Amino acid sequence: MSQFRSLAGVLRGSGLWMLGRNGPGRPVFNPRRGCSSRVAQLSPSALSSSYVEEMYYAWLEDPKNVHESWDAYFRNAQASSSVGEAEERRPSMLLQGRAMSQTPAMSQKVVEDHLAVHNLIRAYQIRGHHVAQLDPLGILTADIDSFVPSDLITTIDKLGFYGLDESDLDKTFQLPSTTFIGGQETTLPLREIIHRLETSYCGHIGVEFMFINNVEQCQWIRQKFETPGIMKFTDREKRTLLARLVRSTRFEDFLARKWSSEKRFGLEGCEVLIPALKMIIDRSSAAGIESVIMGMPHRGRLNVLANVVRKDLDQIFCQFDPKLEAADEGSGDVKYHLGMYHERINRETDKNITLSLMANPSHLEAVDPVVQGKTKAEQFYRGDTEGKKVMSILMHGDAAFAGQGVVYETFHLSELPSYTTLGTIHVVVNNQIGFTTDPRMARSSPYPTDVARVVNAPIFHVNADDPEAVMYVCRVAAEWRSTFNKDVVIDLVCYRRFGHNEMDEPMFTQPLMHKQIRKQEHVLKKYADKLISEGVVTLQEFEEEVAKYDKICEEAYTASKDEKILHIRHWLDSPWPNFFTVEGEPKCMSYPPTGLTDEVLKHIGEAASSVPLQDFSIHSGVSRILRGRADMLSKRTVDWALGEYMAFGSLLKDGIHVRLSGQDVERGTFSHRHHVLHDQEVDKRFCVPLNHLWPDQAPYTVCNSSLSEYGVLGFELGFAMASPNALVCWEAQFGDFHNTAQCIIDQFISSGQAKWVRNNGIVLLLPHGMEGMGPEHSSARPERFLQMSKDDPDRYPEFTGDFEVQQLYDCNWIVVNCSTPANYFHVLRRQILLPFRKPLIIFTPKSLLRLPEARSSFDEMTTGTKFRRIIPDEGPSSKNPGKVKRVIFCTGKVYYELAKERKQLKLEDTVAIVRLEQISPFPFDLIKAEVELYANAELVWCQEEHKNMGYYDYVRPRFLTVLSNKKPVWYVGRDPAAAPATGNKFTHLAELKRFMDTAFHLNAFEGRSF
Ligand SMILES: Cc1ncc(C[n+]2csc(CCOP(=O)(O)OP(=O)(O)O)c2C)c(N)n1
Ligand SMILES: [Mg+2]
Repeated sequence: MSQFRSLAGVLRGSGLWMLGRNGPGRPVFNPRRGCSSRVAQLSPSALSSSYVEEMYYAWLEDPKNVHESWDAYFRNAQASSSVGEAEERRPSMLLQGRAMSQTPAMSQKVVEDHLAVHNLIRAYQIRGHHVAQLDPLGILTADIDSFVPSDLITTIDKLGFYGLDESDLDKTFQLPSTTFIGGQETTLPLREIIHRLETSYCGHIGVEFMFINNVEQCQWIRQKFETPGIMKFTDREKRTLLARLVRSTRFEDFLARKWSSEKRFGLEGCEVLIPALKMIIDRSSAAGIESVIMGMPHRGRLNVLANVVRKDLDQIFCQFDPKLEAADEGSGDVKYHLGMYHERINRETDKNITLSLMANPSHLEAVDPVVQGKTKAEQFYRGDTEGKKVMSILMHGDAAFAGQGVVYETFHLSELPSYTTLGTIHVVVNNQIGFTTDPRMARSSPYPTDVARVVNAPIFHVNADDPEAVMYVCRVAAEWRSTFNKDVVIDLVCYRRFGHNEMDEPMFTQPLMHKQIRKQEHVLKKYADKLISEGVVTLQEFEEEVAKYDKICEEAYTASKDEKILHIRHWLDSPWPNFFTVEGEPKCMSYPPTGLTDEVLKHIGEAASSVPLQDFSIHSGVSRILRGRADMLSKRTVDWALGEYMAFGSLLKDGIHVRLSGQDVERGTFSHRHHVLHDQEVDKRFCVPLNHLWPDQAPYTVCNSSLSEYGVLGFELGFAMASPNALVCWEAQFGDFHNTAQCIIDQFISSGQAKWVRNNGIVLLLPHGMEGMGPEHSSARPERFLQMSKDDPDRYPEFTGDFEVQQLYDCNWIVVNCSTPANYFHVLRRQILLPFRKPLIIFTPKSLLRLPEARSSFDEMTTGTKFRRIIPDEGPSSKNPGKVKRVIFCTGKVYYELAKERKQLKLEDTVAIVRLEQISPFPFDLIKAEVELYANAELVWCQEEHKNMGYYDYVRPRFLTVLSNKKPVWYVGRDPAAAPATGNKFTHLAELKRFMDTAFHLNAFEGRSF
C-alpha cells in the first residue's frame, strides 16, 4: 500500500468527508470543500466508497447530475473494462443491483488511480523545482539541500508511491481543472502527463508558488508555465536577446581589457542580467509603465548603467581615470555606487520611459526601502494609485538577500496601504556564493529567496545559462506585476567567473567550483551557436554585432580622454527641476519669514479643535483634548501638538505635501497628537482634520508604520527624495530606537549629499529626555548626530551675508532641540522655506508636551517672528548683565528644571540661563553675543545627559573657539556612564538633584583650572 493510499484510508475512517445533500437523493459537494468553480470535481476528499456509489447512481440516472470529471471517469471505467463485463455493467443491469458487488470496487480503483494522478500533478506543482536543472555548473544544487522529493517520478519505481506502476503509464487519465498541461485535451496518458510536468517544472525553470493562498493567482501561474508550447520566441525576439547578450558580455570584456587591475565587480557568469532587466522593462512599458526606479548592489552595476539605463559610456569610462579631479564639493563616491536618471524612448514599445538607478552605499540591501519610498512618492505625486505608471525593480546578491534583515522589513511594507508600491520585481543574481562563503554556511533556508514567501510572492528560479528561459520568467514576472500588483522574485541561478572582485583569487576557497567554471563555456557563445544552428542568425551577422559594439566602446573610450573633470552632478538619481538654478545652485541665500497671521493660526487651530464630519462620534477623552485646544486658542496659546498642527497646516495651505510616518504617529506615542479621529460607533470610520483645512490645500498623509525603523526610515528618506516640495517626517517611537536604522542615518542622511550631491529634507522626530524611564526610552543619543555634524569646532567663521542660511547651506544636517512649541513650529516651516534641503534632526520632548510652562503665545508665531537659534535669558539678569555671576547654557527640557530651581533659590538676578535651540550648525554669532553680554560671568554648560553623552563634547570646543580659549565652560550634568540612564527612579532623582545643586552652587568651580 502506498503512503498516499494509507493516508487516504486513515482520512476515510475519520469521517472528514463533508458531503452535503441538496434535496432527496441528490448528492452535491459541500462548497466549503473547494473554492474552484468546478466544485464537484474529483478531489482527494472524494474517496469514500459510499460516496462513490452515490455519485455512480446519480451518474446512472443522468450523466449531467455529476461533474464532468466524474462523468469522464465513469465512462473511462466502462470503456477500459473487458467485453464480457460490459454487459454486466450496463446501467440498467446496475440499477437492478446485479453488478453492485463489482462496480463500486472497480469504480473505487478508478477513482483512486485518478486521485493518485491528481496528487502526482500537484506534487510537481509544489515540489518540481527541487529537481529542476537550475545550476549552470551542474555541480552544486541551487538550493542547499540535495533533497529529491519522494513523490516526484525521478525513477520508474517511484510510481509505486502512488500505487501505480509501469503498466499504468499508457492509461489515460482525466486532468483536473488545476492543471493546464493538457492544452486543449482534458485527458492524457500518464506517460505524457509526467513528461509534460517535467517540462513545465523540472527543466531550466523552477517555480515556487503553491504556498500562495489565492486560487486565481495559482491558476494564473500554472497556466503560464504548464500550457504546452507557451515558451516560444520569435526569431526577432531571439535576435534582440542575442544583441543584448553581446552588449552585456562585451562591455565587461572591454573593461577587463582596458583596466585589468581595477575593481569593477563584473557580471561575468550572469551576463543574462542585462537582457533580463530589459525584458522586464519592455513588458512593463507595454503595460503602461512610464517610470522605473531601480536599486542594486555592486555586481554588474556599471553594466546596468551602460546597457540598461544607458549612461553615456565615456562618462563611465572616465570614472576609471585616477587623474581626473572632482568638480563637485563633497567626498564623491566610488564608481560602482553612483546613481543615474535617464529619460528615453523604449525601442520595443516606442513609448517614453524614465529609468533611474539609485545611488547606494556599500551596505548591501540598505537601498531597498529607499527605492520603495521614492517609488511610492512618484506614484503619489502622479496620482498613480494603482501602480500602473511607476514601478520599482530591486536587484540583490544571493548572500545579501538571504542574510540582511532589511530585506524582510522591506517585504513587509509591500502590502501596507501607505507603503505599498503595488508590486516590486526582485531579481537575485544568485551566483551561489557570497564573497568567499558557500550558501550552506550562509543561510539556513534552502533557497536565498525564501524570505519572499512571507508575502506570498511567487519565486521563479531559473538557470541563467538558458537565456530564453530567463526571458520567459522575466516576461511572466512583468505580467504578474501588472496583473496582480504584487511582488515577484526572479532567482537567476548563475555563477561568478572570477573572484569577489577582479583582484581576488577564487581558487583559495572554492577550488572545485572554479575548476568547473574555467571549463564553462560562456553563455554568449552557447546562445550564439544555438541561434546559428537554428538558422536564426548567421555567424557573420553575429560577428558583426560583436564588432559593432566593440567599436562603440572604443569610440567612447577615446571620447572619455577628453574629459577634464569629473562631475558627480552628472550622476544624480533624483533631479529636482526648477528647484535649483540650472547650475544646481540655490536660487537665493535667504528665506522668507516663518511667522503667520493670527487669522491663519486661528483657522488651523479651529480645525485642530473640532471634528470636520457630521454625525461623527469621538471618544470623550479626545473630545476633552479638542476642548482644551479650543481653550488655548481663545487665550492665543499653543502647546506642542497645536504648534505642530499649525506648522503642518500652514505648509499644506501653501501646497506643500506633508507626510508623517512612524510607529503610532497617528495618535502619537504620548497620546498628544490625535491626527486621526476614530468614530466610536462605526468600525473603521475615521477622519483626518488636517485634510479639511482649505479646499485647495495639499494632501496630508499621516500613517502608522510597521514596527520597523531601518525599513521605514529608509522608505521615508526615499519618499523625501522625490520632491523638494514636501515635508516628510519620520518619528521614532522613542528616540533611542533610531539606532536600529543606523545604517540609513550614517550612510544616507548624514553623508548622502557629500557622496551623491543630492539634497534631502527629511525630518527625524526623536523623542528624548531623561525622565526616569530607564536606560531605554530616555536618550535619543544626541551625541551620535553631533559627532557626525561637519561644522568645524576650531574655526571661527566669518559672519558675512545671511550667516544663519550660509551655515545651514554648508552643513550636512541640522540638529535642534526646541524648548518651545513656537520654535518647533518655526523650525518645521523653515525647513521648507529654505532654498535648499538638509536633513533636520529634532529631539522632541515628552513631559513638555503637557507642561503648562512649555506653551507658546501666538505672539511668538505671528508675522515677523522666526525660529530662534538660541533663546537668551529675558528675565532680570538680562536687564542687568553686569551683576550676573554665572551663565548656564543648556538645551531642551532641562531648561525648565533649571528655571524652576533658580526661581526657588531666588537667583534670577545672578544666574542667566540661555537656551541653545539649534545645536548644529553651532550658532557661533549668537553665542558670541551672549558671552560678550555677560563678560564677567562664569560660563557653564548644563545637560541632563551623562557627560560622555548628550551635547557636551560637541559644544565645548565650539565655546572655546568663541572664547579664544581664554575662559572655561564648566560642565554640569550627570557623570560619565555606560548606559544612557539609570533604571532606578531614586537614583534618577538623586542624580538630578546633585547636578541641579552644582548648577546653582556659585563657588563650585572656584580654584579649578581648565
Ligand atoms: C551589510 C554589508 N555587510 C557586509 C558587506 C561586505 N560584502 C561586500 S560584498 C559581500 C558578499 C555579497 O554576496 P552576494 O550578496 O551573494 O553578492 P555577490 O557579490 O555574490 O554578487 C559582502 C559580505 C557589505 N557590503 N554590506
Ligand atoms: Mg553571491
